Amino acid sequence: MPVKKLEVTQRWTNQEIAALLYRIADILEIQGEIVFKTVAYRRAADAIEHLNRDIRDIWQNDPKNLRSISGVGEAIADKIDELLRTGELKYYKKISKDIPVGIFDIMKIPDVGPKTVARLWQEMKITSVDKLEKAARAGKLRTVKGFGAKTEEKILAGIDAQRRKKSSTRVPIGTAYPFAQNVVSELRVACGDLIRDIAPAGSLRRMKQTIGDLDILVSADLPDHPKIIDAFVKLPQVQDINAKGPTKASIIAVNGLQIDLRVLEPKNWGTALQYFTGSKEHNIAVRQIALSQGLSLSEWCFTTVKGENEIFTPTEQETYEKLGLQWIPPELREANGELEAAREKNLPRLVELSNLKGDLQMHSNWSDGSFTIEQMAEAARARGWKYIAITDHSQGLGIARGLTPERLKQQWAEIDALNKKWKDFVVLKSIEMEIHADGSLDFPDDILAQFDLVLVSTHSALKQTREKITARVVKALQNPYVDIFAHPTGRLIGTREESALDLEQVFRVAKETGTILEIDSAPERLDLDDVRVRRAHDLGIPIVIDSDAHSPAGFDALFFGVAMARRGWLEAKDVLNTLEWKELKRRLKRNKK
Ligand code: DGT
Ligand code: CA
Ligand code: CA
Ligand code: ZN
Repeated sequence: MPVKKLEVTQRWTNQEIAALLYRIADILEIQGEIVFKTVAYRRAADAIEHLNRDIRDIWQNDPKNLRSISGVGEAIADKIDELLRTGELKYYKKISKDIPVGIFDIMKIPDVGPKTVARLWQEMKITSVDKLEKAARAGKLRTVKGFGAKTEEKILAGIDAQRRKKSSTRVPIGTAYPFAQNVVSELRVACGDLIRDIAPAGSLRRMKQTIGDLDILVSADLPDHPKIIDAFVKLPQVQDINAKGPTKASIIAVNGLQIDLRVLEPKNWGTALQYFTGSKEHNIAVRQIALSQGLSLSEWCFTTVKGENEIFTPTEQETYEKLGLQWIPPELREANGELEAAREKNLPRLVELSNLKGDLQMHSNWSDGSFTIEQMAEAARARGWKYIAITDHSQGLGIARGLTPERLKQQWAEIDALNKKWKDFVVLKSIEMEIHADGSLDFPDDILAQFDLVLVSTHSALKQTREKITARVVKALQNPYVDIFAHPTGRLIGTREESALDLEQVFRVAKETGTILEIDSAPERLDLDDVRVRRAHDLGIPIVIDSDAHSPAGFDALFFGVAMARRGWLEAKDVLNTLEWKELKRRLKRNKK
């Protein structure tokens, strides 16, 4: 396989930790544990669910730090610590071992709590929603003391309501990706060495910006297939089981995502992974190519059209090679020229996260970030970077602590002092400067000239007409000290539409003026997106990939920005922050003559 590093730190998100703690509380209540213990878990879960920062930033490898979260005492802190360190929790495994998985589905029915569930289970052996529904319809629940016809009605209505609320919204990759990683690693742990190979496929593997559902493939020996399915539907992430057979299952996870799991034999892996990665359009074209060579291609294998011979390709690499094609990175599989390039052995060498040498957008506690410049810098150094630009917000943005010229002076003194510490690393003086509604800038040129580089962006008046907002941005980009246009469209995935900005015109002006365009990697932004990146690249516009981090954990987001760049066909040479600062500096508009 071509070397491809698409690793992201394994992580339990705040939401997933909270869900696990809620579940522990439920189990304890079902088991009749003393009330204060269940209350403690729920209180901690609630606090973690509503934290405004990544729990890892609080944790910093020391369980004691977690106790600063309200409701988290020593016992729970130690458990979260174990989870963050090892990715699993022995205590949870122990207490959940004997709980039938259907019990948790029952508990999701409105108005059905752990106490009711425990009684249904112990007194009537009811361990699934199906059984519960049958019993209620048959009027059998009222035979249990304390339950009546009213209870039966309520339960049936609840089951109905639950069935109807299947969510159809797409999930941002920033949420779906770490979630899929967790599911994959937990399934691995649960199945031990039964699993030969496991991978997310579908749109997640192609790194699309939003995901409809997760498709996970497992390769294992045939007799082990049902065991893997059984382990899968018991994972703590599972909320509802849609379908379950000997080799596949479809479930709804606690976060609303559907997961389709398919188990197959190692000999089918290469064709199955190819098939289920998609896209559908790419697959149709691949099959056409196969047919033109007298081969029929399915998720199972190739078959000769005449001879009925089955040909297995155990790796995806071999599957493409069989058709005379280069292996195609999943991000490119959208039927947009990748097959022609693969045939001519002319695919791009896509940029990788490890190619980045620095990051040009982040915030410190001088504006709305939560860490000092030094903390951000040390975290960047730990990642092996050579430079970062501190881009706190400027005064004009009505938000928290935008920088005034006076505070800028103080910030620069701090940066100058810090830069004396390191020989191999530099903190650049920068700013995320608001472009006012009329296109004027927050600082005069004599201040702008003193920065190492300047980012501009728009956060206010995003509802302006196409003419107005385009003129506003164009005017800003014509300023000789404006180096980078950050998150150009202003969209927030799922919550705010793009502005009406005429991007074609902006691209033209960026090209003329030498202004750099940004891919903002914040998972809710991913702005520019993949399609725009490719267009900008075709026009020869320089691009940077920034994290827009507000904490060291925020640097992880770059993985998703890099994915947009890859989907836009960018190579390392097309991304300016793969350069050393000395080289990058010369490419800035302000330093060109
Ligand atoms: P999504 O889930 O909407 O984000 O997008 P995908 O691409 O993950 O689509 P999904 O989950 O419906 O199917 C997973 C893959 O399975 C898809 O990328 C390609 C393959 N596939 C599904 N349906 C078809 C089909 O009708 N024809 C072909 N050739 N492939 C299909
Ligand atoms: Ca999918
Ligand atoms: Ca699917
Ligand atoms: Zn911003």
